Amino acid sequence: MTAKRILSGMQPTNQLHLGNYLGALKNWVALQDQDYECLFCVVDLHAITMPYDRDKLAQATREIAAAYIAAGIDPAKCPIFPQSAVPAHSELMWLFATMTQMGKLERMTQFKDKAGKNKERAGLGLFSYPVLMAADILLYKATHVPVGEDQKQHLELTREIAATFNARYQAGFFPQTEPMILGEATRVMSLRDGTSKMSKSAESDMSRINLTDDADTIVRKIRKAKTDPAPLGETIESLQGRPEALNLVTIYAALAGVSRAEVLAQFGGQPFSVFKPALADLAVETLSPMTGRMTDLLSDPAEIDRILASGADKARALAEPVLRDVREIMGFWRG
Ligand code: AQP
Repeated sequence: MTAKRILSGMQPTNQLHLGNYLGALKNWVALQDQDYECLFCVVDLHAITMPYDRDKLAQATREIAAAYIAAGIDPAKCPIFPQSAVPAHSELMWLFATMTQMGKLERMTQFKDKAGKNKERAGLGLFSYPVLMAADILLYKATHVPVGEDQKQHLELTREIAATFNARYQAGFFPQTEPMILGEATRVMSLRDGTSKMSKSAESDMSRINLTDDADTIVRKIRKAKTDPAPLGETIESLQGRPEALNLVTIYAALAGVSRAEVLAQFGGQPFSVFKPALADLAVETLSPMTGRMTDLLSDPAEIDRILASGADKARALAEPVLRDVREIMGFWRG
């Protein structure tokens, strides 16, 4: 195994948005050129933990793969594969389920958010989502996982499960995976409410910028983004208590690859009527080429299927020996 291995993934639920791009995908692209072996999966088994459309799942999986490639992931270097194409994920999840306390899962904020008020009726799949995520990561003995801030709690559970396995069965077998929460935009907020996360499943499409939005739509969404009447302040501290303003500044910084302080040095004291058009231009400039590449890639689904199948072959070749070792360490019969 190489010294440093990265595994991360996104769910094929709805369209990817600017939060997924700035919080995760953009960082993946940079990391593939550093000293890491990278694997990127499309986590379709996670996607079915909430109601979904079975007729759209396979195509949504291709679309996520196309988004990865359009953003700059090189599939020749980093295998891209559907999680469900590597059955070892599910088997390892079951083994980990025997080492995970329900109390810990009950504390997961994503479960609480998604299950809502009626948690008695939530599915076991949704409840055990973080155990599957631990299996996704540890199946490849990934040392690092680049994610947005919302996934930090799940990563902590992954580390606990690894520690339990190591303590119960074999010291040092699984690594203590490090979360990598990188860049200025670790938590991109909704354009309609600066206190809630930009999310694929939020009802209002105006709350997010989708990676498939055309230039006019991006401009309109930014123009209509909620703000307050005051001009931008000169310092980050001056944006305290102004979550929408802070969010737009953060988005600008992450898109431009500069710090928030640099954005404020340029736009501090300016009204939103000046800042928003500049932000819209930058967003269009960054996202439009990616959207164009996605459309091109999706016009040849057979090629995406080939990439996914080849990625799955490579992933299986890495995963199966790990699972074999786990079975042996746990004492299962071996014919
Ligand atoms: N708003 C966000 N800001 C920064 N990073 C984000 N991520 C998601 N939302 C933001 C990161 O994107 C990666 C993939 O996420 P996912 O596909 O597993 O779905 P999610 O986290 O459940 O994303 P959504 O948009 O919030 O989907 P729904 O609404 O379906 O729950 C992860 O690395 C995540 O941190």
